[in-house]
Amino acid sequence: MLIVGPPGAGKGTQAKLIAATFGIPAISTGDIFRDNIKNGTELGKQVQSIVSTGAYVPDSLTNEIVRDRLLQDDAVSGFLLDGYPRTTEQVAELERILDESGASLDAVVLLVADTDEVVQRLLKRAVDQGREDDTEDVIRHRQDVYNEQTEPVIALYRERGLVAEVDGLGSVDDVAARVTSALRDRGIAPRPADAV
Ligand code: B4P
Repeated sequence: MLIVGPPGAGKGTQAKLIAATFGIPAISTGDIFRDNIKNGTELGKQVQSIVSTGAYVPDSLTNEIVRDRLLQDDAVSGFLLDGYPRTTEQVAELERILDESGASLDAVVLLVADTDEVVQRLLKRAVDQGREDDTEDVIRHRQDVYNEQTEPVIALYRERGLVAEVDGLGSVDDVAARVTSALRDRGIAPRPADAV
């Protein structure tokens, strides 16, 4: 599965809950980049200035990271990608990876939240966590990049009938209940053995 939506819609928050319910790993490209920046790795040095301005990391780099991650054992029987793919080139790469392993996507959860609400959430996170890309200018830039580059990705998955749209406003628990119900409507429910 994938979880998509504008920055601040609650992807990371819901991804962890969905992953726990289904017993699959939640793989966030944003978290991978931030961990590498924090640990001062070569990759971290390459992407730090990009992430801090709210631009997208080049597809070649992002695709390679995701390909490596999806080959790890814990992703063999399912995964939830959070924040990937965000460009049409990333969609094509994911398709290649899935084809090679004979897998296919079950659903794309789209979290919807209006811009003013997400800006407020991210400004609050700036105070709580001090993330470098949570200043108002950068947040607004991230929204623009999302509208330009990621909206077409969502349109593509919509055409394929994979999108489960969920209202991202309200409490975390309310949104989680909506996600579960939207997935159930598509015939996707955790098996008793899935939950961890
Ligand atoms: P991400 O880490 O994906 O950042 P994000 O879009 O802001 O999502 P995030 O998961 O953090 O926020 P969420 O909506 O959960 O990406 C960061 C950067 O990495 C990108 O700008 C880019 O540079 C790079 N990048 C990542 N993936 C890439 C890719 N595929 N290609 C190229 N570059 C890539 O939550 C936001 C806040 O809202 C949180 O503080 C949360 O506590 C709060 N919140 C959540 N749900 C709420 C609710 N129901 N009510 C109130 N608050 C809530």
